[in-house]
Amino acid sequence: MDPTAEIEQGLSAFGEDFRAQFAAAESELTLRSARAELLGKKGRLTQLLKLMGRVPADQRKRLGEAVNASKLEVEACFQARLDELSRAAREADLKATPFDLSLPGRAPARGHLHPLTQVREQVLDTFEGLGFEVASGPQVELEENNFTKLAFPPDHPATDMQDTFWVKVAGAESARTLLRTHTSNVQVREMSQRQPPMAVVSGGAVFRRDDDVTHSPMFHQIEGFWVGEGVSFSHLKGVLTAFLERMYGAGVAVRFRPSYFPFVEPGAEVDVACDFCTETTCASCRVCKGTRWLEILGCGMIHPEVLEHCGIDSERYTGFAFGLGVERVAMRRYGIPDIRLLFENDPRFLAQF
Ligand code: FA5
Repeated sequence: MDPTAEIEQGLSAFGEDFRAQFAAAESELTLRSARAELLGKKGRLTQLLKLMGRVPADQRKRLGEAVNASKLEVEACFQARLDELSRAAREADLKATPFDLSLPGRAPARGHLHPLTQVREQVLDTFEGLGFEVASGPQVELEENNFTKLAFPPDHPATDMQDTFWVKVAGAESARTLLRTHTSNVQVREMSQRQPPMAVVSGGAVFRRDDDVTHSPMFHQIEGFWVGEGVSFSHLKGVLTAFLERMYGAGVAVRFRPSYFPFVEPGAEVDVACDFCTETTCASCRVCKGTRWLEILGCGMIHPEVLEHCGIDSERYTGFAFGLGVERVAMRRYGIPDIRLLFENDPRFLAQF
């Protein structure tokens, strides 16, 4: 048959039946299969469209428009029924599971600062209250500020003791660079920039190759120092004891134990009594390792050589310095038996603070 006539007959036979078919469809599935009968690959309208290629050019525009108009009608009718069906489904759903609009909403859980941040702020606040000002320093540091000016000679075993992460900085190969092993670099930086009197605290991340229940390769320290005329070891003891009593309560057992750091003379480490064990369980305590003490910080009177390296007259001025481990302070303050818990970020652990 002549394709023009075939299309014309097909269109007039097409009629309006599809409207009734769509209206009768009670589910999305039947609606879609009714649509496929018209517009699917083998659908009636699709078959008519296929004939268009054989229609003479002068008839093509008129017939094309007629077929497309039918197609648009079918699509609009299909979409309207689809909307009706989904509205009805939603209404049925709401009726089946009625809900109480007056119920209060679920409040999103409120977060809070990480326990280490809380402890760092508590420590810095305490020292600010004692008259110290807060400074900061870089984590990627020159060997000079981390070791040399602090009187560690090159290749001194003490630099091994801290087991350093060295860093290659492109374009600056001549200056040896590292991830700072302690916050004492801030001491050097501040003392090189200004003259006494000065009392400064500074907190931040430091890095060493350490890893066990009381040691982490990345941990946090707070450094503090006071330089002025007549500053003595008794000032050091007074300030640190006041600090530890604020952290752990008046009367907490504290001991100053002589120790060596190349940048102080004399030097000490300060321990607080371990409260993770008792006299009887002490031998197997993983935190104090049977000593009944937990080391919190290192301290001492700043070595005159360090003052001179930083341009401060060591005949006129003296000073003390200390560096404490924030994780250790937090462990003892909150009874955390393993330092690694502080870095795993398990919400069940963090929710306890
Ligand atoms: C120092 O880092 C010295 N810079 C401290 C200092 C400053 C001494 C000023 C004198 C004057 P030390 O290596 O002991 O010292 O570390 C200080 C504290 O950091 C320790 O008492 C401990 O509380 C903590 N600490 C050390 N290593 C780790 C580690 N790997 N993980 C967690 N805490 C650590």
